[in-house]
Amino acid sequence: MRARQGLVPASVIAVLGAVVFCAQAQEANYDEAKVPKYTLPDPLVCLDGTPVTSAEIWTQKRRPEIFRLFEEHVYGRAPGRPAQMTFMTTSVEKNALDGKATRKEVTVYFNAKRQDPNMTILIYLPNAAPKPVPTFVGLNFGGNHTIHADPTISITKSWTRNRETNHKATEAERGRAARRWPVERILERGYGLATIYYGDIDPDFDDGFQNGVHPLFYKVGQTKPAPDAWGSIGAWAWGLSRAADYCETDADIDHQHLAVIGHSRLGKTSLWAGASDARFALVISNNSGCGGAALSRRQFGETVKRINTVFPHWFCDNYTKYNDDLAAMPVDQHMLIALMAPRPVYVASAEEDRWADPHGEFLSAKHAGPVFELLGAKPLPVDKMPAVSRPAMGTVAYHIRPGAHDVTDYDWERYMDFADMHWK
Ligand code: GTR
Repeated sequence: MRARQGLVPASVIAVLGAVVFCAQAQEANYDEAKVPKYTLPDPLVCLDGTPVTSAEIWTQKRRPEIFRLFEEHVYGRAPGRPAQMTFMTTSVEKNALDGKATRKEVTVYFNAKRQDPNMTILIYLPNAAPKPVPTFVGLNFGGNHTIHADPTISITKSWTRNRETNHKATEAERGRAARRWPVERILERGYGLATIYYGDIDPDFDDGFQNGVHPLFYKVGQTKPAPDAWGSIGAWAWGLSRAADYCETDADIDHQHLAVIGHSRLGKTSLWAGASDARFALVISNNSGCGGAALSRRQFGETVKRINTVFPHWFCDNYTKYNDDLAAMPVDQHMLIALMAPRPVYVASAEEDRWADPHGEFLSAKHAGPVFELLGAKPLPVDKMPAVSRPAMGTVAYHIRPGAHDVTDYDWERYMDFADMHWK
């Protein structure tokens, strides 16, 4: 009755929402036979046709060229380290987690006025491990207080994605994402963890870049980034580099052994952070999909057009030029993986996460191989996509595990095996 009067019950809205969602999902291709024929740009041929036959040509010419192409066409240029940036350690607890860890919180102020926006780095270091300690650095989705039930983690004041709380972080969320952050296990295996709430850097919604760090860098009269300048992913990656700046100042953190890690949109971000900043000595992409590890030209699952439409703030505006013309793109995502070479890089997929195109993620890792080989590093040691739970690890690594789009203990254990393999 109410619906006829114009008041639609919530159950009907939910059903309609599900129908719309399914219709959108149906537009996506999930049939390998319908993947269009495509030609990938060759990472080892320069734009002017010069073949990349030596490490020197790669380092001096082709790598900077590819990096600039990604800046200009995909993620956008970002400013460097702000001259006025300061760090303020706001808490140190030497006996955190029953004495297993030292926990610190460090606020990073991006300008001398110590205003908003600023970001808080939450750090756990194993008390039992010799210092300085190799450390995983990653952004989190819900606020630092969600990654562990530890009651002393401060609650972010930034906008959050939680609609139920009117986008405010609350005490009730404490530890909510702990499943994705096996802190005790990380410490036990001799690693540190530094994590930052991504919304401290730029809230994840399209507001025309009025909040977050972008306005800090506008010239007089400027109201939004230029078409080739950073969107939100660029800003989040920039924030990771600011965390690396801090790590360099902390004598307990081994800043030569920082592993950058991220899931999903934050996996796209960890890849871009790794490409932009060589201080990330190891790079991990967990289920990053379109605009991350997956080859865009395959158009399997999420596409460039769809991602630019649904999330117009993630990439630079130039990226939309390729919505309907992927063949014109001067890069594809295997070249992003190649930008890590010769540093270790791990790409991981989940079997049910077809939206992120596991096969396309594997192929990117695979097709980056020749660059790693040129630099004397090990490409993926398999030719075909491995079966589930059969990780393949060279300098480039890949696994697909059973289950859905997520970060699981299995994923973390493999990333730590990989770090052990390269660092211990
Ligand atoms: C989805 C998006 C993906 C992925 C994911 C996430 O909605 O289509 O590209 O980034 O969100 O970040 O959780």
